[in-house]
Amino acid sequence: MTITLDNMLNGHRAAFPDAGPASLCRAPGRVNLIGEHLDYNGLPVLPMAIDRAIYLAFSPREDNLIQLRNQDRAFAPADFRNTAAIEPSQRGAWENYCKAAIVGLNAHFHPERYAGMDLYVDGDIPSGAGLSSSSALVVATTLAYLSVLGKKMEQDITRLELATLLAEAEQYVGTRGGGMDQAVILLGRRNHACMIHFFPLRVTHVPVFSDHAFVVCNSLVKAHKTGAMLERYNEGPLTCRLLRAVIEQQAREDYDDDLRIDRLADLWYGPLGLTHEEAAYLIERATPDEAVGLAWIAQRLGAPEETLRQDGFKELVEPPGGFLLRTRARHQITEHQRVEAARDCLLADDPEGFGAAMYHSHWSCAEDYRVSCPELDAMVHTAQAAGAMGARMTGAGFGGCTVNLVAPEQLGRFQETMHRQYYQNNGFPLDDIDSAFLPVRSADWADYMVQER
Ligand code: NG1
Repeated sequence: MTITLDNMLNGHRAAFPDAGPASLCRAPGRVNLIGEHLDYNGLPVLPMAIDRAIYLAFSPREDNLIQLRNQDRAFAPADFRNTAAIEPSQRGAWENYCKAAIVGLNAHFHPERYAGMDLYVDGDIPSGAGLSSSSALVVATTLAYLSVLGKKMEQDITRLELATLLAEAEQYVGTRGGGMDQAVILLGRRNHACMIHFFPLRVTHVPVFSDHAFVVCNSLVKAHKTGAMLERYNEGPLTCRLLRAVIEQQAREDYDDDLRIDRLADLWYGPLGLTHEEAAYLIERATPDEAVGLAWIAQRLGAPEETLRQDGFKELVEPPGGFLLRTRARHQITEHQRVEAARDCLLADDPEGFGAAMYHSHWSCAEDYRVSCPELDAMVHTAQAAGAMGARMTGAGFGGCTVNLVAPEQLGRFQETMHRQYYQNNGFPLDDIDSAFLPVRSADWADYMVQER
C-alpha cells in the first residue's frame, strides 16, 4: 500500500485509539555516491538523500511510556519507559534506534519531565540494504521527540548540532560508525549531493547530474548490522583506531615528538596539513607490507598488549590472518582522493569521470578494505557489461546494494542485463527482482509534514 498522510494518520488512530491528534514527520534514506568507510576517520564523503523515507505519526502522552508500532509486522510492537537511564533491548532489536534518539536528546536537553509518546512507523526504504533505514528511524524519532518536548529545530538546536549529536547517540545500538548518515538525512537537499566534512561537521551542497540516473540495485543479500555482521562492520573502525596509533607513532618520529593525531583525517586537515602524496608516504613507512598481530602493534607503540586491549579496543577481535594495516590505509588515502575528484566531476558535469571513480572505489572497497562480497562484485561486473558509466557497492557492505550511474539511453539495456545476468542466474524469485531496482532521486532533508502542536 502506498504511504499517504491519511494512511499514516489512520494507522496511528488504529494502533492508539485513545491517543489525541497525531503529528507527522519523515526522514529520508540515503545512498552514498562515493566515500565508503571514511566518515568514522573524519574524512569527507559524498552521499545524497533519496526519495524513500521512514514516516512517523506521533502523539504525546501524559505519562512516560513510549509505545512503538510498525505498519510492517516483521517489526514487533515495543513499549518502554522514558527514564534517566533507558536500557537497550537485545542487540538488533529495532526499538533500539528509537531509544538511541531519546537517550541522545535527554542527555542534551535534560528535560524536566521524561515525556512519553505513541509512535506509528511506516516506510519504503528496504532494510539491511545499506540505504540507512535505521539512521532514518533515529532521525524521525528525534523530530517526534523534539516536538513532544516543545523544542524547535534551528531555534533550540541547529540541524548541524543535531547531526553531530545523533552520530554519537546512534552508537547506543552497538555500531562504531561515523556521522555521514545522520548528516545527509538532516541536511540533504533535492537535486544535490552533500559533500560532508567532519570535526566540525560541514555540509556543502553539490548539484547532481540532471540527465544521468543513479540506479540502486539490491543484491538481495541482507546486511543487517547484528551479530557477526556487526562485528565485521566494527572491525573497520576499530582497525582504523590501531592504524591511527601506529601512524601517530611514525609521525612523531618523523616530525615532532609531541604531535597528536586524534583521527586519520588529522593528517590532511590538522596542523600537519599533508598533501595526499605526503600522507601516502608517511603511511607506507608506518605500516608493514604484511598482516600483523596485536603483539607487533603493541611493540611498535611501546605499550604492553594488555593495555592496548583495554585502551578502546575491548571489542576488537584479531582477524585469523592478523591486521592488514597497509591495505586498509591505502583505501583511506585513495578513496579520499576519489571523493574530491568525484565532487569536481559533479561540478564540471563530467559523468564519465564520476563513473570511473565509482568503479575504482568499488574495487578498493573489495580488495583493499575488504567489505564487499561475491554478489556485490558480480553485480558491479554485470553493470559494467551492461553499459553503466559507474557502479559500486554503497553503505557498509557485505551485502546490501550497489549504486549505478546510467545514461538515459542505456537504462533499458542496463536493467535487462542486470535482470538476466544477476537476478535470474542466481535464481531470485520475480517478486524480489521487481523490488530490487530502485531508480532513486535526490530528496530534501528530514522534516515535519503535519504538526499538531
Ligand atoms: P550503513 O550503510 O547505513 O550501514 C554505515 C555507517 C556509516 C558509514 C558506512 C560506510 C552507521 C549508522 N552507518 O552505514 O557511518 O561508516 O557504514 O561508509 O554506523
